[in-house]
Amino acid sequence: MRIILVLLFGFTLTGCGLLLPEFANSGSLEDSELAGILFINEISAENPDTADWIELYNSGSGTINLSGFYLSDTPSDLIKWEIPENTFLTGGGFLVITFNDASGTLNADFGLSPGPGNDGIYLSAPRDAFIIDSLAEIPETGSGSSGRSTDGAADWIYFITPTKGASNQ
Ligand SMILES: [Ca+2]
Ligand SMILES: [Ca+2]
Repeated sequence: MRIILVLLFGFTLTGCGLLLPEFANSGSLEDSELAGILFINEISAENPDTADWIELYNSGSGTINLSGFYLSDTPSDLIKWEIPENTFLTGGGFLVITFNDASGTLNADFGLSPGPGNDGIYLSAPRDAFIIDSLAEIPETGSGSSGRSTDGAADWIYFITPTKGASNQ
């Protein structure tokens, strides 16, 4: 009887292990896989109308747990600001992070300087600070924004009207 219970217990644990991917988040994806799914999708810095902000986009179907990820404006210090606990990005969803904006709900405590030779923007994973997505230079956009031509696309274009927290168009 004891052997059967042990066997059953072992089977149950195995079952749980198999079930875990059903509740997938970043913990079950390799950083390199996340790099093709999670994007810096749009950015606006030194915008006269609003605080600096970036928009993240999850092109996958599962929710990504962003807690413990990092944002920085320089590759020499990738862990400048840690994304707080309980920050989730649903599949197909967008998340806006502001900079130096005390009223922002999700706000990084450093500023972004656009233009050649100034800041970049770097999104890194927890554990090994693997760079998930980055821009070496932040475009000067005034009251517009710079973003991927369509959500997650490789090419970046200028938008006269930003789509902060919504699909790029
Ligand atoms: Ca800066
Ligand atoms: Ca957008």
